[in-house]
Amino acid sequence: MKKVLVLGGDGYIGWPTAMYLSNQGYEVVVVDNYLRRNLMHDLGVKPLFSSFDLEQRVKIWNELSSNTIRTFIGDLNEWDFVHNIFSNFLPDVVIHFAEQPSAPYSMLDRKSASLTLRNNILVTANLIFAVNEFNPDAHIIKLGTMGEYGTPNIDIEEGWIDIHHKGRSDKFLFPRQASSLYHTTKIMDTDLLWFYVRNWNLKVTDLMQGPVYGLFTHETLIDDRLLPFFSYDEIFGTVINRFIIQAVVGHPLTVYGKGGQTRGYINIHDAIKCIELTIKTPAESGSLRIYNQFTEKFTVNTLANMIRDAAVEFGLDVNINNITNPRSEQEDHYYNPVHTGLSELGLQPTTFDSSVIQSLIAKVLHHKSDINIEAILKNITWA
Ligand code: USQ
Repeated sequence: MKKVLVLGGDGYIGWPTAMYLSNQGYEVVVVDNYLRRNLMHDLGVKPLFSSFDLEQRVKIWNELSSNTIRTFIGDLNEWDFVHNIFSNFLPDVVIHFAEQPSAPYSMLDRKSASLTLRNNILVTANLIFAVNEFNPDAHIIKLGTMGEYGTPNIDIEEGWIDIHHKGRSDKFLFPRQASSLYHTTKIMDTDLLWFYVRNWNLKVTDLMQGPVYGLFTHETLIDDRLLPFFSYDEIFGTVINRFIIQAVVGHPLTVYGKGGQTRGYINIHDAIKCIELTIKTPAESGSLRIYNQFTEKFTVNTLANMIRDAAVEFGLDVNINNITNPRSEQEDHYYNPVHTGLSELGLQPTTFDSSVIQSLIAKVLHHKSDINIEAILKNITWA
């Protein structure tokens, strides 16, 4: 059975991925330095369901499950730490979630920008060096983002585009133009990986993921202590999860600007399935394979209306408020990305519908008293 190293195993997607793969019989090792927990603590915000840290959750998992996960706590920017992990555990697959994951955080100030740049790029570089030194045949699965492409006025291909220019043709990475520094570090990651794929024949899959929503996988449903983060603050919360919390506490849904911003979304359950499908059909040596990882496109206005309508079932009277956009982004634009690769590997998409919304509202309602309304809008602008 394959040995899988999950970098960023404490995170919103990293932790449920680790449990899922452990349940499927993979030998799983998780690594984290609690960067996100520490940043949230410094900013005075908390996610719902955060009380158990990675070591505690792994302990609970190892008691409840027949499979065991192992943990390394430390900073992947430190080569000695990375070297120690790979000396103790030689992975067949490395899944790289270990990044500062928030676009708003990266835009706060010089310090947050510098931390995002350093962390995201150096951790990717250390991972590349470790794989090359210890097992160049290992498959690197890197979490990229749809935000690398931005919102161009042409169809977005799955990573690559053929360009015919002055009578000649070649294939290039699709043009990328992100709208935050965080998303820009993801572009830099892709370029770094592509450089070393060409130089060292590495095997890499880059998953361009859209905003993920939800909470439920087979494993997170086993015990509430195993639930992942569910952030709803302005910095770490993503739009669907934020709107669910806002609907429950009676805060008007915070649509930024005109609300015509379109993104490709994916349920956390499907995001993890994509990882498994990618492990099962690895990239070839010397190739950077790219998939666009989302299942459905929505504007922010559509999401707000769907959540308001679904909340009626619980007697919740939800208002929608178009507030000044704190971000620099297009609010009304063309958006048509290809996303056929993962379906061809066998992904069966979960539909974002009223029953999915209601199951999230029902869960959050049980924890309503833990929600801090003050954290929802702190009026942080990207200017
Ligand atoms: N938005 C609102 N109101 C809110 C929060 C967000 O209108 O209260 C809007 C944003 O302005 C944006 C859209 O919703 O147009 C999505 O924002 P988001 O905060 O859900 O997602 P984003 O910051 O783009 O980043 C998230 C993850 C990131 C991942 C990315 C995929 O945090 O790790 O890479 O989604 S994507 O957006 O496709 O680049």
